[in-house]
Amino acid sequence: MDFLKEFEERIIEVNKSLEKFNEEKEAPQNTIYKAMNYSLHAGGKRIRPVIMMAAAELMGASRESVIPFACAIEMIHTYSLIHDDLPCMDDDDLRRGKPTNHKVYGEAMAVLAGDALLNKAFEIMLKNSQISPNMTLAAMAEIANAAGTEGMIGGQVIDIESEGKPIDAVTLMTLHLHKTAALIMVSARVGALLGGGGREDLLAMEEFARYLGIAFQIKDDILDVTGNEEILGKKIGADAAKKKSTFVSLYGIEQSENMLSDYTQKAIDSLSHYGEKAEFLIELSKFLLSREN
Ligand code: GRG
Repeated sequence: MDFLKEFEERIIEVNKSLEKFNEEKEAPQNTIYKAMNYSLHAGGKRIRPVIMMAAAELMGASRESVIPFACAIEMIHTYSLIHDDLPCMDDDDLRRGKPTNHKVYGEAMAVLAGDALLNKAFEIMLKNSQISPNMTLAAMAEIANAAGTEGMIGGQVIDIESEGKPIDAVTLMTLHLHKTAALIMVSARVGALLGGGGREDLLAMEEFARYLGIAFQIKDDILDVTGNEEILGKKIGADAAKKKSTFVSLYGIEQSENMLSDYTQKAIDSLSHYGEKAEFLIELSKFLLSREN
């Protein structure tokens, strides 16, 4: 399989649909569309929508069938990055190699762009789903839960309250299972659900994405220390500057690298039941292991 070609094809599909779902309109409030699209099309890797499509395909469904849900998850992810970059949160000036949303549109508009992306995510799932109403509602409930207080927002709360103080390994894991892994896990679960998978498939996809989500975060922490600023598109050393506990601050680089390999292998192992059909997700896991941004 030419993994990069397959990955690129899916990214192009997601990008086209994102454009369609958030067309700029001539209207008095058209700045909001510009602010939303600025971050939405700033060069994100699209791994969450691609995982959702791949999970659906693994169940034998078409990737097109999950497009509104895949775009919704990318909109929710983008909203979280816009809000995370605000001065009241991480206060970052650069994201994906470009000035952060509030640096271009101002703080008030950046708050609204994040809010609007979250609303738009639910609107596009409701208006564009080609899947039965029951399944659509089940998928939306999972996504709402993963993005909310039991998932990403919950993780962000732990993160904010942990800043400046040492945290133990269990708290660090809890934080990232919520903040980072929750959206990755729900992408895989919803792909399987909408693709027609059964309970065992949903559990397998969840296990795969839990390991992958933690590996993803470990890599993020390593890149914050050893990454190349130009490739990364943001300043390195931000975690240490903010006195954040990370996998690297807790375990050191070498052990973090070992943990990254272990978690990636565990993710791959949890796909063994699917044999060759899981090749794309296996290759994606390896790609994320060696990513540079
Ligand atoms: C503000 C509610 C709220 C939540 C913020 C996700 C998050 C919670 C903050 C982002 C901070 C951060 C760097 C988390 C580490 C893992 C992560 C989500 C990295 C960014 O995801 P990528 O690499 O980003 O998939 P791209 O730019 O490729 O889309």
